[in-house]
Amino acid sequence: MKPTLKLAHCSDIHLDYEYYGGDRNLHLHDYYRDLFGKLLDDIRIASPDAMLLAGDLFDHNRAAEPTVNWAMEMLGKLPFPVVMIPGNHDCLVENGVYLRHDFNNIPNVTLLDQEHGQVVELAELALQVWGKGMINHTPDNEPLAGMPGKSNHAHWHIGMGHGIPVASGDICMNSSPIHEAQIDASEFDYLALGHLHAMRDVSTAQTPAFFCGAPGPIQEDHGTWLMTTLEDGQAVDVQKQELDLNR
Ligand SMILES: [Mn+2]
Repeated sequence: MKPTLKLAHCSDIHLDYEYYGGDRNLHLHDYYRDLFGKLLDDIRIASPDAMLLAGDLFDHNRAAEPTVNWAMEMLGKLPFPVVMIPGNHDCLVENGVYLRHDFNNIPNVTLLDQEHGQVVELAELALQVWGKGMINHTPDNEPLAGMPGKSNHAHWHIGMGHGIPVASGDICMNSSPIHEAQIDASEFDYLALGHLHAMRDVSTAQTPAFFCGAPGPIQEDHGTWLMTTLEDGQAVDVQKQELDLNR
């Protein structure tokens, strides 16, 4: 029997977000750092077994060195493992954030940075997480193409992806499509997705799959992340968490 697993699923933090030019950006940099700090405080209180960060931790690949160093320090202080993927805003281009700074040097962090996908195994949690390191955010980039089947039935199998959901039968010209048929064909116990800034359930008959939304505000004064619990023999339990930005 697999041990019960509690996963905090977040994405789209967009550190160093910039609004055109000028002084307002200095305020925004502080604002988004504050947001990430509050998010991590809430997640820490919820004491998950691991955290999944599904892309766009940074708003762009020019993110300032102090911001990147600060983010690495924040992640390194967490008392649980973190598995993360790049997004379209912080994809693996030359001189990009993750090529300038090796997040895999942080002891509790794994950045899945292989173009064709890779699995990290967290044996103590009976957990395997698969994801790809996005290089190009183009229509040819399919975040779920090449996903592996279940290799160890004593482990939880989690997939991660950053892109846009495409319902069966829809024609999609967008970059990084995540097709409903691929979600359904996956053998993952849970698919942790990022890119949409609002929570969305894109589960199919076979696969529980969720976009967690962003911690940053969309229209209201709160952002979202998800607390996902996997218990052997039970349906996956996904609880939407709201991040109070005004506290
Ligand atoms: Mn994105």
